[in-house]
Amino acid sequence: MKLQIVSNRLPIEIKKNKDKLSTKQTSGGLATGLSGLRQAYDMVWTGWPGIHTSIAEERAKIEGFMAKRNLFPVWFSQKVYKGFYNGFSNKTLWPLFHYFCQYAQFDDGHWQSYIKANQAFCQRLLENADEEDIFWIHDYHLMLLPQMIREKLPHVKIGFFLHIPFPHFEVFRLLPRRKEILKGLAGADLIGFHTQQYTDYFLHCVGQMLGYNIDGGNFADKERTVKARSFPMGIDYKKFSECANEADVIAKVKEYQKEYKGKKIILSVDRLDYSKGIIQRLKGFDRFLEKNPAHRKKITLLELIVPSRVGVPQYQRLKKEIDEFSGKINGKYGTPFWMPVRYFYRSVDFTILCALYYSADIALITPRRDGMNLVAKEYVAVHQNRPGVLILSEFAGAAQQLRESIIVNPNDINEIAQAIETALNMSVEEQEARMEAMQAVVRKTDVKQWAEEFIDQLRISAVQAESTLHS
Ligand code: GDG
Repeated sequence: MKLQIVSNRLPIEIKKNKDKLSTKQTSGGLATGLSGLRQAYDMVWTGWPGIHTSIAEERAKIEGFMAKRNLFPVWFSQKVYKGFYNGFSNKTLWPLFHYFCQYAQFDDGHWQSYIKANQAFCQRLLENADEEDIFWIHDYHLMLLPQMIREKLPHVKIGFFLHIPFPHFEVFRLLPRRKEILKGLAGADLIGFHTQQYTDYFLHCVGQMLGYNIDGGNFADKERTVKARSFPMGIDYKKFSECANEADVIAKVKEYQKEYKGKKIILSVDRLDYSKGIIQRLKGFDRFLEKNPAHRKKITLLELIVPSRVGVPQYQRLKKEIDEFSGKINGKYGTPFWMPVRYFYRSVDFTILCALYYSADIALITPRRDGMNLVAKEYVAVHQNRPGVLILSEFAGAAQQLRESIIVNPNDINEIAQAIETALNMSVEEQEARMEAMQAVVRKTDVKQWAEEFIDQLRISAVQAESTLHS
């Protein structure tokens, strides 16, 4: 019996530079969560290796490298991958599921590629699967896959987890292929979401669009019981809570303390994406500076923006807008000795990320929609015995758990400005009390607990589904 993990990308990616192949570890949240399960299960992972190649020798080399690590690459033509990934996944599902309906494109060619790509995943999985296996499929790229696997292997255990929000019925119903998506998901035994609200929205859609009776969090697909539940994803709490004791992190923190002496640091960390509310946040900071002249020169907003989907024109436009707005604030309020906004468009290593989290007096996290938002949890975990205030959007899944943050509506720039003021005036005692309460939550629901809980529930659901089938 194997635990088969399936995600769009493998945790190791292959890069090619002038005919030379190299490897790169992709961000590790999910991989860390799964590491605990490695001891209990024979785990294999299937996904795209990050490269297109039709050269047989190259493929064989990559397959060999991956196989040693229990990783199984799925190969696509560039055309199919583009329609599947850039197209249906990121131009249809991503905007729609984040309530940016006006950005959602419906292109039948993209949909066909989405089907083909899900089929390619299915085929690859079947090469290496048996009826005893447990499948755990991740995210919006692979929503047809549960049903595809179910048709070929009717008795396997299949779990699916959605990392982004599941939208309200009125938004989901805009999708031309909505029924196919729901039927695809219904092939799973257990479907997981970050919050109860997303779970309820999904169940409501299943009831309305597939006509199934919803009983608690369950419904029956033919004779099989399908369960939908919330599993708020966590972080590697130990790693983040202990990072401020590491010598290289301490050294960096000292550098920042020297550089920002006498100033408060507000930090935000995001992938470049319209869902992250970066412009609204800059506007909120601008309003704060306008209303609080006394704080000028005493506060800096550090914006770490990680490049994402760089080839997509919409993301290039957003980048330009952020460049311009940051420049506008600096032009309006900056002095030769003070820049209100310091903005970095790149990713940083773990040491710098931790030093930034630790040094920040305030974390300003204002997505307009976000499935969970792990950055908020990481900031909290790093702030051991160190005051700090988390300002968090009510539209991040994390806001359901981090109740002691200052919750804001990211569309209300006055509220963002007011929240910065409140954070700056908060007593150290209150900051510490709130931080400790949030740390207790983040510690208890860390990423390993999340992964184990999901797999435990999947095993129970699958056993129950089977007994329903045989009764
Ligand atoms: C999706 C959903 C959901 C960021 N910059 C650097 C860096 N990071 C790391 C952070 C964090 C991760 O990337 C970002 O995670 P988020 O949860 O904030 O956001 P998405 O990438 O949009 O993730 C989201 C998540 O899936 C999990 O289900 O929470 O809602 O959209 O871990 O630390 N890491 C390093 N350098 C950087 O510059 N080392």
